[in-house]
Amino acid sequence: MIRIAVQKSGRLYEESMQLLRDCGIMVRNGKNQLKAVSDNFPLEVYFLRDDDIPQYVEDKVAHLGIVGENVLYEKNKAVKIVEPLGFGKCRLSIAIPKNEFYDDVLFLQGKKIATSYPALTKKFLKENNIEAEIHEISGSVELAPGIGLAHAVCDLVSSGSTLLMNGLEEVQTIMNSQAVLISAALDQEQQILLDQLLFRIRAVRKAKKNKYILLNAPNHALEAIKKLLPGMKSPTVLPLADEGWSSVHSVLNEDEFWEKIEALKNAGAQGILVVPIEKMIV
Ligand code: PRT
Ligand code: ZN
Repeated sequence: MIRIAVQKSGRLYEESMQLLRDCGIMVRNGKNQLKAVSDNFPLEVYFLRDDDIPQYVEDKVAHLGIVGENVLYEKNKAVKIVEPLGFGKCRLSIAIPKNEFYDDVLFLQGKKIATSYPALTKKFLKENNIEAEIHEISGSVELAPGIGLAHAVCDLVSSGSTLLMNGLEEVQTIMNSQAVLISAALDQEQQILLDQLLFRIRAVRKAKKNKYILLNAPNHALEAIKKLLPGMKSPTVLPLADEGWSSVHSVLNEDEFWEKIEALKNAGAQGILVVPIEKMIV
């Protein structure tokens, strides 16, 4: 049995549970439940506040955890990052009132900075030889300058609309963050379970980044089309009932997706179908 800590509610909860589901791990959890056991994988899930997860993993109350890098580095516990998970993306940034002018980091010298991330803010200031006062607050940091509590904030940003609505401007990113899978030191049985879980997580994440593509092409265009579609090994080419035509199947990475579709059309492809892939094992 291996235990994993996930956020009880909040921004990481849904995607953490969805990841487990995508990995075929069924967890039945009721509201306000502290823990739940999977029906079909030797996994127990603990639901905790995100801030507590690094400590619980360090203490091996949970063997694994899903938490934002921002929380992990702020807490600085003895745990290992085993896999970035690609969701919960945000950045920890310095923001100041819009009407102020930020030339460089010297702006912060002698100022008061409100933040929920005192350790990371302190580290950033130290690396830049800045002496500033840190005012730690646990929520609604963006209100601090408006009520005269601070000259600047150091807070998480994703779309930037919270800063905008509060008359603040993002001037410096301290770190980029995403959700990561963390682990304590494991015994042999737990390590085997982690490896199984990681195998599934990687297959799920790889599948999300790729699409399955099917298209029809006249045979004279096949060489050009095959060059555009390397696939996992090489594309599958099947003859169509219509003489002189083939069906081509392959896998496309989402980064080059639109570019490739355009090129395929130009090369003579027709009837292009693109479908999601559920799992991808290479
Ligand atoms: O109750 P618990 O302590 O577990 O939750 P919490 O309230 O501390 O955390 P929660 O659920 O808000 O966030 C959990 C994690 O999600 C964070 O630690 C980050 O790793 C990640 N994350 C991703 C974010 C954001 N994006 C984010 N935008 N966490 C917070 N925000 C907040 C930010 O603090 C600011 O108030 O959203 C606001 C800014 O958003 P934009 O879109 O307006 O820029
Ligand atoms: Zn929290």
